[in-house]
Amino acid sequence: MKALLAVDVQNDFCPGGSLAVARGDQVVPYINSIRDGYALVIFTQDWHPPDHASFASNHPGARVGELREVNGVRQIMWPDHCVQHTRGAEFHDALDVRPQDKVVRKGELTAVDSYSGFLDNDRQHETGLRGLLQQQDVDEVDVAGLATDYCVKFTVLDALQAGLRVRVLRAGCRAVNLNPGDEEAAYREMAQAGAQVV
Ligand code: VGL
Ligand code: ZN
Repeated sequence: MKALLAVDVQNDFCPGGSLAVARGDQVVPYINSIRDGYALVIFTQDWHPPDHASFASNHPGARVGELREVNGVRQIMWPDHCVQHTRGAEFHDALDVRPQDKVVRKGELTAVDSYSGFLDNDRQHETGLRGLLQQQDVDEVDVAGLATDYCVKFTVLDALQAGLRVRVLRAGCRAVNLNPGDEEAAYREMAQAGAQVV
């Protein structure tokens, strides 16, 4: 079975949000327009506690965008974003999320970030996405969402590792582009790992 995997389409990653991705909101009508083509739609949701290790505000002297080592893992310092139960963590208002859809939350542990929808960045804790896909007999996923160069990329790489056929839907993705060129580099990396970028 083929599923649509929509990554982190949340207020904080859209214009006006604390970690806004340029034109991030444009993925919403796109995802809405294709979702009827899938028997299963899964949304990932970045879902951090207020004391999360990825927030610059939780590290004395840290600047947003700086790279630090946190608990042995390289960690980009982000602005506070997608804090559990806040407006910024909610899906975009216009995103068509239905009761039968699945929602997989990630980044819930204080000590470690989770870009991938499958596993956190220290590769120790699974979110349950792999089990869900297995249980639903999913062998193919189309991936869209935010952001191309972080959570979309790492989710795609882990989906390939899990043995799935993966298509990345460019029209439904937008990038942070902390450095110019990050977006194209992410597409190259996903394609090299075996994803079909369409
Ligand atoms: C993301 C940075 C921090 C993403 C999440 O969804 O791409 N990026 N947390
Ligand atoms: Zn995050």
